Amino acid sequence: MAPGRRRPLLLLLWAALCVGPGLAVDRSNFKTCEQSGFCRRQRAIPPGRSPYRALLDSLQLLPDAARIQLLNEATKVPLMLELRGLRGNITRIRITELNPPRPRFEVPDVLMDEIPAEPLEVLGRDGDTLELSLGPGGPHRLLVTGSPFRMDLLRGRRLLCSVNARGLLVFEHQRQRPHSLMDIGGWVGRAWDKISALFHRDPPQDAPQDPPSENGATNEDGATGGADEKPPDNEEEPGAWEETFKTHTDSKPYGPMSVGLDFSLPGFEHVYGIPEHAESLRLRSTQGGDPYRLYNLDVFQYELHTPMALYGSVPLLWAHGPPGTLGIFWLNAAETWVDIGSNTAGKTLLGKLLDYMQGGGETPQTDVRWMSENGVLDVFLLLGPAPHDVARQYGTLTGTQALPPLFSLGYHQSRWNYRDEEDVLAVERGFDRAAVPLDVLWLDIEHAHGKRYFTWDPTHFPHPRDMLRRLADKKRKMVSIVDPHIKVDPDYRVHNELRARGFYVKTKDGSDYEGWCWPGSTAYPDFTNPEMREWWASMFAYDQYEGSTETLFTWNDMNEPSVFSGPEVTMHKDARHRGGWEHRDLHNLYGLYVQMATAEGQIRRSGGRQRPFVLSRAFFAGSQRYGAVWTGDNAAEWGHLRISIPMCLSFALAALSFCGADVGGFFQNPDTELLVRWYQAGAFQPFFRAHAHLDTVRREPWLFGEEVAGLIRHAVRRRYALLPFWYTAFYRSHRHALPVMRPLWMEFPEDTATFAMDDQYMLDRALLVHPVTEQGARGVHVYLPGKDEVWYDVDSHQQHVAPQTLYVPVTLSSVPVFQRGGTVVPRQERPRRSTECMRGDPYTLHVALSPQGTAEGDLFLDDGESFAYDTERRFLHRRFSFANGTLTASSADPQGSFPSSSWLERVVILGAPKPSSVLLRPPGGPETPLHFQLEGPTLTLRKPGVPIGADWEIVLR
Ligand code: NBV
Repeated sequence: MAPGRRRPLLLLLWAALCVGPGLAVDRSNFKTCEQSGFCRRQRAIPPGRSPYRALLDSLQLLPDAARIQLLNEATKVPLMLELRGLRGNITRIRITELNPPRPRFEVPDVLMDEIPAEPLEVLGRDGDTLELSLGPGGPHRLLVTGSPFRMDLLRGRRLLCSVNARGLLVFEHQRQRPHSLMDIGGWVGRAWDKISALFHRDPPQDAPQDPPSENGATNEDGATGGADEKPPDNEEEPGAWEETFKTHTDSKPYGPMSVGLDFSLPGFEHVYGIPEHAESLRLRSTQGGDPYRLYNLDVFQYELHTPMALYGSVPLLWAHGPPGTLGIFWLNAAETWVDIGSNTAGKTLLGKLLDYMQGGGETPQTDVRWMSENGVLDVFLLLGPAPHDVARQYGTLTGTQALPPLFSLGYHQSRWNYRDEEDVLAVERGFDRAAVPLDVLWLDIEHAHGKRYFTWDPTHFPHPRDMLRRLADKKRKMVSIVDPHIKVDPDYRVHNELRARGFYVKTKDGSDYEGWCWPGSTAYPDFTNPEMREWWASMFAYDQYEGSTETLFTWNDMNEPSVFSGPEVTMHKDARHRGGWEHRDLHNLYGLYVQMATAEGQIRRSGGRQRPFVLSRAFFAGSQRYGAVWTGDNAAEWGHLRISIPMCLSFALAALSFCGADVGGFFQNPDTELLVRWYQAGAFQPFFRAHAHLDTVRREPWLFGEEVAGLIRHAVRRRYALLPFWYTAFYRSHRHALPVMRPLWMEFPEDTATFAMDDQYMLDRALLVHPVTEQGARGVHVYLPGKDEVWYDVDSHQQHVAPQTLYVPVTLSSVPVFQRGGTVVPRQERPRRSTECMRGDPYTLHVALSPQGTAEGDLFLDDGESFAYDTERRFLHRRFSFANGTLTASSADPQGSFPSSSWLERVVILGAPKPSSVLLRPPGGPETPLHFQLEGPTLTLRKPGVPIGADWEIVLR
């Protein structure tokens, strides 16, 4: 059927969904574990004796690994276990088929460079248990037990983690299709050979060679594939060789290939991470419900507190508790489910207390079970011991947050859609009139000509360059959307080129895979293909993307990928990518590649000079290297405002520091109270963008009267005043892998009261934020953590000792924020139109003293846009420390230099006794007295006037 004929229907369907009353996800569109063949199969296996045996005598000690064969006693299929102790307390466990008839997918492009492995040593053998050291002289040892196979990882004498202790290791080896299904199987095999011949190119980097055909495959020794000799199991298992969900049938030419493994974590009661779920920060036990699902999906009108999958996936789970902090990184890009069990789940506090008093309670323990549809088993245990260590270990493996261009930390105004160029410019003027700072205006899908990305609607956006120039004159930028679904249209150059170059994802039969999405009939570029990514990147050149300029940046939406006509609104699992890999092998990676190629395009268009800004909806482990992410289509409801905090915190634990939620809520219309509260909360989240659905009423800040405009102005200005602090925190995240937004327990790992908290959080190590997220709130209870610590209310400067729960009365203008005693927060306090207008503005330092009268903090600054901070070390990293009544400014990194004209305008010291005099010792100059003022708890030093890049001292006498 011609695309034009089906489109109205499609739009009608979506319109009906979009405006329908009340918000509720249509769960029937998405699989439960029971409906997902491998999840059902694996979950049906109860814990018990593992059928696997480790053949300890097969141990091979290589310079960087130990190898041991595993044998499934039931099927006699051999596997290979590979153990590595990586530098920095990381243990890697890989399990693969020993003689695979066809290579299995191994995730490429996620891990950074090979991390050096420490040689493993055999420390001894006690009967059926082998003891290995994980790195020479280190505290970690691994006990490998032969039968049943299990592993126990110890730090000193403490058991940290057991692997396969519940016997849930599953490795569905490749096998021949049962005879009853053979005819179809043979046909699929032959068809596959033809398809591979049609579009196989080079195999993926780091990945095995093209998969051979399934029948009569040969193994490395040239012998017939192992599968031939093995008795096929699961023969009758429905869904093993073909699976139907709703109207979609997934042909599974390679049969069941899932993998799974269990981990027991004694002493741990709290686990976190594995975004993306609309869930509390602390993960719940999944006993009696579905496991958490990791499968990038476009979930329309998602609900809160469900384990359902959302747009992105990072298979990294954190455990934190008295034994320390531990991470489990499960490197697999196929559909994955995670079960969490706990022996304390369901116990009331009283029950736990009774256990404790009777001294007989079991040690709390969390059990985690991972199940993936395909691939190999490749797990990294990040052994901490502290939260910051786990963050760094994960950063070493997958990279750190890209340093955002400074403008992108400002405020973004978006809606689906700004109508035309006049509308854009009127909105922009509105911000000036309302005196609300603004850095970026966004254009959604309607700006492109018939949703043909890289083009502009000729009627509504006839002069994009002029529009961009007018924004740039006001020191503002623009973001346009570029989605990965490409309109199938012979008059569309982008489509023609992709088709001609063979760059589209293919169906299992070898033709271009087509589906339905916004533009009608669409095809999907194969972003897993590096040549395709090169081409995509080249499309961002100014002469390719006509009308674009250096102030136009990009938004990648729908990159799960979303396919309206596909199973679960995504791509068919048996679609084919370069190298013959099935979509099922790498589904969760697709979105990462889209953002990677787009970011690369922006870098290239600037000749490698400028840092990119790309927002992506889908993500995977490693996406932090390419830009920002957001929590997708939320709703204008209080619950959605509340959940934005734990969602961004769990993104942050997965190294995705640059996270935000649509301010105001995407669906529905917020009332003014919710809108104001959302601005206030959003101003304290890393990515700060208001966005709204096409059918919502306009909600630019000035549309609700001066009171609301004033409250929003105040919230946005607070954000801008703190930009030096945000930027420095991002630099730290980029350099040292520490998240910008942090759960309290990352900073207070011993304070058990913080372990389940997710209505308040830390920014970097200095600010504690507790946004107001309850309707009609008159006050909030803020927990101030720590021992021998003090906190200062950033508005009243009042000091509070910790630990305590403080009742903070609030009005509509309050956002409870506290600065930790012992920190220094840099600010730029002159209200400006945009970040670019703040360049060269003077700084104010807020010095909050610890009970010992000390404080430490820093400031990073550079040009805010280029890579020169890295390539030419053009930056300033200043350190400020206060001790013995003296505030000292020095260089935190003498290798950097940057010509900044900024100077120090003010120093605000909280918690200092009244001095009799204050002296400034500027660089090389004479000591001069400084004017100071003590008002209540606040000591203000005016106009030190020293350059921000200089070394100086201020002495309180
Ligand atoms: O491009 C339109 C929207 C966009 O505004 C939103 O932010 C994305 O998450 N997009 C989804 C597609 C349609 C959603 C109903």
